[in-house]
Amino acid sequence: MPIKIGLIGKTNTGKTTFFNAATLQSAEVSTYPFTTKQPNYGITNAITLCVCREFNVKDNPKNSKCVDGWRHIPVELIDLPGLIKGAWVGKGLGNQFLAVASEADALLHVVDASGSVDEEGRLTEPGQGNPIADVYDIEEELVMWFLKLIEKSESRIIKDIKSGKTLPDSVAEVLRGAKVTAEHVRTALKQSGLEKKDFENWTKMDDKKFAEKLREVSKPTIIVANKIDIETASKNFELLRDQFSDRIVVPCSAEAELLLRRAEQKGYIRYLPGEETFEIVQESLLTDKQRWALDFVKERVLKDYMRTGVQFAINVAVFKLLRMNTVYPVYDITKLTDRHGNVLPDAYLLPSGSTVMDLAKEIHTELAKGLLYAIDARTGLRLPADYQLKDRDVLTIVSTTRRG
Ligand SMILES: Nc1nc2c(ncn2[C@@H]2O[C@H](COP(=O)(O)OP(=O)(O)O)[C@@H](O)[C@H]2O)c(=O)[nH]1
Ligand SMILES: [Mg+2]
Repeated sequence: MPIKIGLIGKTNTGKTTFFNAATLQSAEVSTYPFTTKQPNYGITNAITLCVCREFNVKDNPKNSKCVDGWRHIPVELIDLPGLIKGAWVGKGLGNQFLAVASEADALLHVVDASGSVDEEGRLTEPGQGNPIADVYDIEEELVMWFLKLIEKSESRIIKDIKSGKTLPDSVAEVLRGAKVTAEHVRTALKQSGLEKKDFENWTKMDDKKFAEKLREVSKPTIIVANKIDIETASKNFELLRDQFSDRIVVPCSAEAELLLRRAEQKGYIRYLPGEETFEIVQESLLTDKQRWALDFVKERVLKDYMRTGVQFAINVAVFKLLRMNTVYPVYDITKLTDRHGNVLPDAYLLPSGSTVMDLAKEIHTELAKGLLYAIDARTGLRLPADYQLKDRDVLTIVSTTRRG
C-alpha cells in the first residue's frame, strides 16, 4: 500500500498549487472559495539517495525511478478542498473532507504565510491574515472530528471492554477508517495520562485531551508556510516557527516550484525537485517575462530559503514524520537483479522497526508463508525473519514457497 499524504488548510492557501507542482497535473487553481469541490488524488515522489552509486552499478528501476543517483519512490498525494471553521459539524461539506483527510498517513498543513487569506479563506491584502490562528483553527477541526467519532461510539466501546476487549483495540476498530491503530491509541493514552483511568469514568475534558493526542499521534502534521515569495511572509514565518517550536515548519513557495517544474518539463531549465539551484538551458529560448520569473524565484525563494519547500516537505513527511526506511529487495544477491536481470529494480518504503517478515509480506503473501531468512548484500550474512531492516538495506529473501 503506498503511503498517503494529505494536504489540508483553508481555502486559497495554495494546496492545489502545491499538489499541481508535486504531481505536475493541472487541477483547477482559483481564488474563489471552494473551487476544489472534490479531493484530487495524485502521485508524487519521495526522494532519497539511491544505493546504486555505493554498489557502483547502473540500475534499472521498475517500481520507482533513479535520477542522477536519487531514487524517486511514488507516494500518494491528496489535495483536499479548503476546510473552514465548523467543518466537523458538517459546514462546507466538512464531514466528507475530514473523512478523506483521515485516510492519510501524514498531513501537510498549508497556511498562507504572507497573510493574504482571511479567517474565512477569502483573499485579502497581504499581511492581513493570521496564519498562526489558521493552524489552530484547522487542526481543531480534526480534533473535534476525532472527538465526535469517539463520543458517538462511547457505548459500543464500553460494551467492548466489558466483553474483554482492550480499550486500544476497541478504539482502533471504531476509528479504523481514520487509519488509527491500537499502537496509536496506546501512545495517545500514555501521552494524555489516561492509561490508568477507566474509560467509563472519563470526563469531557479527558475525551478532548485524548482526541488531541490521538490526532497528533495518528496524523503527524508538518506546517507548510506557503507563499514565502511574498514580502509579508518572512515575518509570519518567524512567528510560526516560534509559536510551533515543537513542530516542523517548512517555508515554501508552491508557485515557484510549479514554475520550475513546468520550465524543466518544457526543456527551458535543468532542475531536480528539491535542489537549491537550476540552470537555464539556453537563454535565447526564454521570453523576457520567463526570464524575469526565473530571476524572481532565484532571488526571492532559492537565495533566502535554499529551496522551494515542496519536495522538502514531502521528504520530511515520509522520512522524518513517518520514519520510513528505504529497502531494496533483489532476486540475485550477487548481481543485485530481479529474475529478468534488472539491477536494483524495486525500492520499498517501510516504517522503521519493520522486519524481514514485514518486507516479505509487503512483496507477496506467498513469499511470507515460506519465509526462511534473508541475505544481506553488503555482508553476505543471513538475516533472520525478525531482523529489523535498516535504511538502504539491499537483500534477497529466501523462502520455501518462492524466492523473491
Ligand atoms: N505568491 C504566491 N501565490 C501562490 C502560491 N501558492 C498559491 N498561490 C496563489 O494562491 C491562490 C490560491 O491557490 P490554490 O492553490 O487554488 O489554493 P487552495 O484553495 O488552497 O487550493 C492562487 O491565486 C495561487 O496562484 C505561492 O507559493 N506564492
Ligand atoms: Mg484547492
